[in-house]
Amino acid sequence: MNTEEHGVPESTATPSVDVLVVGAGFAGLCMAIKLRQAGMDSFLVIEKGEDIGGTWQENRYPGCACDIPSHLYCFSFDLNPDWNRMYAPQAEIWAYLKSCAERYGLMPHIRLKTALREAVWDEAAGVWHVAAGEGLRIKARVLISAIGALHVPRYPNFTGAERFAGPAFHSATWDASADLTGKNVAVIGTGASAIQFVPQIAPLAGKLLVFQRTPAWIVPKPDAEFSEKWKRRFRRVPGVMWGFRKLLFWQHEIRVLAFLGNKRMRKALEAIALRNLGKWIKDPKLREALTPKYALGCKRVLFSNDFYPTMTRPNVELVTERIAEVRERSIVTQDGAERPVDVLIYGTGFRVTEPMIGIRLVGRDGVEIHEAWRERMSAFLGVTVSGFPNFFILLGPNTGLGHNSVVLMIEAQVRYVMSCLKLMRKRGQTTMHLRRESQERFVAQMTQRMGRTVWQTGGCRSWYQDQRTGENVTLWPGSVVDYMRRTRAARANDYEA
Ligand code: N01
Repeated sequence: MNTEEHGVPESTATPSVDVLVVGAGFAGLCMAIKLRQAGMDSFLVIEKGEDIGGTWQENRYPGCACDIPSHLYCFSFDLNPDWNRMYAPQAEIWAYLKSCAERYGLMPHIRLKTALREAVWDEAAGVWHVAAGEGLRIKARVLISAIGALHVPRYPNFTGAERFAGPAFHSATWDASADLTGKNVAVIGTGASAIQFVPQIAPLAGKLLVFQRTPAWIVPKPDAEFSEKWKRRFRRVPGVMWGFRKLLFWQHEIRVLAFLGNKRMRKALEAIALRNLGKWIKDPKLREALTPKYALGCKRVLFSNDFYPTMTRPNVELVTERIAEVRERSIVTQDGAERPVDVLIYGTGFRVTEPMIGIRLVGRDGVEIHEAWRERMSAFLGVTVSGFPNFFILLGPNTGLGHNSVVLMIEAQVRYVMSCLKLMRKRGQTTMHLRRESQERFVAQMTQRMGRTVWQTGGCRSWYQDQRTGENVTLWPGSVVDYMRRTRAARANDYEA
């Protein structure tokens, strides 16, 4: 195949690496660490951002924190006794990732401000021809996408939004220079991000309008600081830290039952959430407006101790009427009411089910990934795609979680990729290609398993679902233990000999 036909000029002078990893967030860094530990030093990590850290580098809105306990939201091979809180804030997680990059000697392998633009598979040479950033061209035998799913902001297309005269920004691109003091601030959305920053900005704003389309299930967050005594204990007796992590793991893992169809457990969690709502919201009208009308878990369950109290502040108004129009200095809702707005903040999430936005990935026979995924985005175990040899995805389709730490899934996937690389070496192959039947079998199983889950039957629309078919193509419909078992090692039968 002539790669020039597909846009990437061929050149013998093009530098090459064995493995190219795209993205330096949790997934990309984990992959890089494991490559280094295996002595496979011919790799490069390219990162579109100006620093490493992925979502924890990008999201810097006030109150940004993890809703999974820190001791579970870190690498199993690099536990951190020094977490300051049960649920670490963004800055601490970002610092942890940067310290990992230093500790494992990754920085010389990382090239920042270099976004992947195009990768074209060259069947004859068995390499990917890659174009990235401002003019980087590189050949890679193996291409690993660690770009994640939650990074391209989603903006609603409200009539007139472009005419808005004041500062307008998304939670993921927070404008720290925008002064909110005494201003009329409008927040669109009440998802995981908004419920974290709304309580932070409410005391600053003159008037805070929170536009809610669908209320979320919100349960209390058992947050607390770790005392020096506990940190010392974790440091001196690693077994204590391990034990604590295990406890957290099983506490979270068991919750999957509520999502997979166990009504009793779901009802128990709903009761906790409703009690939490009732505790803070005494006004029956406001309580009704904040009460979800779908089954818990259908959308991501949220954790917060301060969102409901914030909604009772005199300067905060929950607006449930749909937005009809955005004007230069106001928002008009469908009932005709017009509210003055100085600053507009979008907490409207990400384009999760539109994969690889802005990237052209051409596999075998010139087939582009968006074409291959025309009907459904899919990958075997969320990692490999038939038609795209030597290409691996971390946090790919059907591998997200709603109940446990996604870092566990990342580690399982990285282990799987490493086993693929070892299998190639063992077979003396330079190319690894997934059999179409393996992918089809996996997808059929995902669809069948999904049918019984709360994500399909819970009576909501969520970002987990493909907007066209309503199928959940984002989450793993099972336990983490099950996923770990299935990804322990690549099976030769799934790949062409
Ligand atoms: O985004 P979301 P997010 N008009 O998609 C609303 C992760 N995360 O950035 O529900 C009006 O959850 C939308 O309403 P509806 C986590 O995985 C993790 O908050 O679609 N409203 C919803 O309320 C999370 O799930 C942490 O009806 C509109 C909101 O905008 C994911 O990121 C912290 C609208 C979007 O909520 C995304 O969270 C933060 C419209 N046209 C985030 N369009 C951790 O702690 C959308 N909305 C690990």
